[in-house]
Amino acid sequence: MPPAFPNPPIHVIDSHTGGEPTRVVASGAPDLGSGPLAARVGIFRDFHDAFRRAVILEPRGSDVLVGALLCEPHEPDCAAGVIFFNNVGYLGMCGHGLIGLVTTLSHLGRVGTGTHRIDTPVGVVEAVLHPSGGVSLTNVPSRRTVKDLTIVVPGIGEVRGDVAWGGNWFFLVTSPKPPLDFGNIHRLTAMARDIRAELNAGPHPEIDHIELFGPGRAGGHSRNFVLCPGLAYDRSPCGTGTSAKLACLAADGALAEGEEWIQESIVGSDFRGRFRWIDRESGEISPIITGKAFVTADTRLFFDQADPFAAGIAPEAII
Ligand code: PYC
Repeated sequence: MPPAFPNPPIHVIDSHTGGEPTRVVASGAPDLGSGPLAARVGIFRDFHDAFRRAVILEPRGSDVLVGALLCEPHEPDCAAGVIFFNNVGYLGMCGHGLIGLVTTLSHLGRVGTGTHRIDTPVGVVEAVLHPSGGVSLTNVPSRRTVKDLTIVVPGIGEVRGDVAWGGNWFFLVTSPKPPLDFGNIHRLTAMARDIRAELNAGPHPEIDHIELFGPGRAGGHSRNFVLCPGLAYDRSPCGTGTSAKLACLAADGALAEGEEWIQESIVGSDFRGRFRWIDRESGEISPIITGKAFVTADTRLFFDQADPFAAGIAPEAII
């Protein structure tokens, strides 16, 4: 039986944050109930995954796009709830997506400048919409869990790095440091893919994002290349990845509480990050990430029952 796909038109608002796109589903989504957001992701995954695929995969979307299902919050005093998803599944949090969501809520007239709490599957995130249009988010508590892990990756050799949580799981590579040139994207993608495969087959099946680093080139402290789950790379500096980076810098004593860290992305956009200590003993920090999003489209998605690719182009749809 072909997978079910959405029937009524779906209202979506697209934006990009530092070059990385977000598609907010404002209406037409399946009913996921009113439970905690972590439980609602399970319902989404188990019963409505066809909706995710139809909205995010080609021909309506692409591998790069991150979806943000706007829902009623479960936690009190929140302006909205959100579930992030992409071409291969679901994300705990998404920094660039949260900045895109707040910008979209402002575009819809649902929030104004000031502070707003947003409910996510991994906890409540506080976001400040500035008069400039920029957004600062206080991400979920972040921490480094492993320092200086060494693995041997076929075709690459010895790879060293740290494991950290920033709302998603990251391996932050400290060595080697390949040139982070845009022209090198395919090599960087293959390298990060192989590092992830080695980690996932061995000690760290939970790690789904790989972060490579080089020196800043546009005034930032550092430039990164982030491989997202699947094979797309983040055009933005990755909000959860920058949170993981801040956790490592804090744990190493390389950045002081409140000091600014400018993280550049592979396309040259930047996020400004800083942190507050939650617990110095365990290394837990509260990261604050600032960036800016721009709305690119406010439109409806149609799903024609006669369209052979209405459910999205996935391996099983290819003839
Ligand atoms: O900004 O946290 C982020 C993110 C995760 C995946 C893509 N962007």
